Amino acid sequence: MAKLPRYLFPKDYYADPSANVFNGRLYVYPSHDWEAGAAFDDDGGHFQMKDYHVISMDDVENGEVTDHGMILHVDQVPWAEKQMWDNDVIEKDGKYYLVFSAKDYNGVFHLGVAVADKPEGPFVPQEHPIRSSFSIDPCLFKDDDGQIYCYFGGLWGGQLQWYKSPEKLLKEGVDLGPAPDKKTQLYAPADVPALSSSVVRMSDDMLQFAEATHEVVILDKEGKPLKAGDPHRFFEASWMHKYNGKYYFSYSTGDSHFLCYAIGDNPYGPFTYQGVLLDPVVGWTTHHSIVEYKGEWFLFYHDCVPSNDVTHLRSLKVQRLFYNEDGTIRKVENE
Ligand code: FUB
Repeated sequence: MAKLPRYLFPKDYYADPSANVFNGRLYVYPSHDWEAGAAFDDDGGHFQMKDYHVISMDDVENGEVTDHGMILHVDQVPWAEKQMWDNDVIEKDGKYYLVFSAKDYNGVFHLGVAVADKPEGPFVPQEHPIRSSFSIDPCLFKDDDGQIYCYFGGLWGGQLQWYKSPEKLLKEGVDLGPAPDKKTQLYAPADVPALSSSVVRMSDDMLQFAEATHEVVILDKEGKPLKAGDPHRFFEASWMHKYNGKYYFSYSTGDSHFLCYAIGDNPYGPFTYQGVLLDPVVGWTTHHSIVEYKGEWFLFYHDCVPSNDVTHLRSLKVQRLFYNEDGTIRKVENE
């Protein structure tokens, strides 16, 4: 009997797993890493992914993992030029909606939608990105009342930082120190409130945002927003799941390499910071999803152990996740 954690598809490099249960089977929608030969840079220029695959299984611990093949290629997406990064899929009224992040021909990340009749695709992309969308790492969450929310955003490569410019911070009276540039948050004084993920309700047809985006505020135990200098503040890779009526917002801290989580009472938050879910893995990025399947909870994530690479050749992994009686999550063991 195989023991978790387990690598999921050793024949290819997949990352940024979004795990979802459709029709009683577990599907994982990852980014598809490959060796493009692009130089490493701070904006993630080395992540030149060009297509998506979907994998599935019916037994997380022992089951065979099926790769259903390519479900969408950047050449099929009229508005997207390159860098097909993280994505997620949700079912609504018998259709499957894949929301993904990619760069347009101006070098700006947006979110796009592609639609399918089956979880394994093929997915047909919309001609334009979602209006007013920006940044990366979409996570789709359906609440018990059927409303669907999209959480997204990331710094550096995800350009979330452009939406709080140095000019804006200066107007707010923030002393940016000697070297302000586009990585504002990271050059800002440690006590500036951290930039946040965004959340937005999706339109009924799942093709647009239904409202203006909201900031996902993470508070410390004293009710104050986490600060830019806190190694546990948001950076990228939002995920939302619900457990015992509470909303669990989890995320990557990017340059400090943790997966952390916070709990709230509704999809918009605020969320109160709880702790670290997973310590840093091998590789610069860390990214995850949390799902319940056949009565057990799982954390899907990635690391760079099989490729022996530090950045862009990542492999999928899964480990069990356990809750304490008070609803907090036990830190997940990577070994
Ligand atoms: O896969 C490219 C980027 O790396 C993702 O968008 C981030 O979350 C990080 O995993």
